[in-house]
Amino acid sequence: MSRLSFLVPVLCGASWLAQGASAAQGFIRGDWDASGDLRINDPILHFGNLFLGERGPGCLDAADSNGDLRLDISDGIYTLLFLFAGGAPPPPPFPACGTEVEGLGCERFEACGEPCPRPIDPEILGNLVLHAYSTSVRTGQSVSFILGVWTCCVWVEPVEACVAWSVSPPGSAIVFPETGTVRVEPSVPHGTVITVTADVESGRRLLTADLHVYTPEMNPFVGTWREAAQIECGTGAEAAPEQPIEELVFEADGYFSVTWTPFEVYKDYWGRYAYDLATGAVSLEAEAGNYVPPDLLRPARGSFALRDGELRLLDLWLGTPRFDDDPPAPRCGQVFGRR
Ligand SMILES: [Ca+2]
Ligand SMILES: [Ca+2]
Repeated sequence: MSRLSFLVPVLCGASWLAQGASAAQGFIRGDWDASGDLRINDPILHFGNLFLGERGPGCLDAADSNGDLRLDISDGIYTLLFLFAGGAPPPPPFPACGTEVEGLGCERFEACGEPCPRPIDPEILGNLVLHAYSTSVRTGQSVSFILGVWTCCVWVEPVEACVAWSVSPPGSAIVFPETGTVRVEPSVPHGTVITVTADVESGRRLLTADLHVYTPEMNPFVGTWREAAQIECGTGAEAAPEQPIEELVFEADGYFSVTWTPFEVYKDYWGRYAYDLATGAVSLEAEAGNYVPPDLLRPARGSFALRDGELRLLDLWLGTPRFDDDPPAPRCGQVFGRR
């Protein structure tokens, strides 16, 4: 799963300047007539051009079936051997659309769409990320993705690009390419993982991200909570925390995080959680963090109660925050409200 929000990126100080000058037209090698697939008419058209002076291909790279940067009889033979005699397939891009950096040239290739007007600089391309603030999404609701690069060092700067979006399983969501918004279909069941793919410039980069679909009935934890009170051991009395947990985040993929003082992408600690709706049992197991409290039980096990937008964690303690002086004694429960 993506843990982007928990990482401090290291791409500081990079500058993103030069953009390439030439367009990158996607094509399929061997597909002489740009129909989208290889058939016998592709080598026939190639021979017609070579030996009878008939029209030439719209995309020279596509006609170069064997990828040797020459157009000759061997290209037609190569395609025929592949189609009818078990010969090797054409070198990439095949069978899907892709681009060639140092090829013979490709002016147009209808089956792979329009060329990208401004190909992305290779350095930027290599640093692209597909980022969403949260990977948890309710059925029928939307998540917005940003395609871009981390900047110093806490947000993703969008990069304009030719992108073909797709989702898996097919039909599980609709993608709005203009905004990068992905809307999950209402019929998609709780627990489904949808993989979103952004194909940048016909295969130059493939970026994927998983969305975890949930319903509040099946997972009432998902979201961001703020600590409102602490429950004293023995008496059960509630008192306001000296230093509340400002962000207790539950994601639908089974991860949680705890942060007393949120700052940019900083988190105190994180790990996995599990719950049982029937028994009210809950456990949180810290896996790593910037500050894992020394008094934290791993896992921390207890029970929970949810009502009126309030989450009560009982017989469970998420740890004592950093204190300059003597820290207060651990308590026996914590109450959270939604942020
Ligand atoms: Ca064809
Ligand atoms: Ca060739």
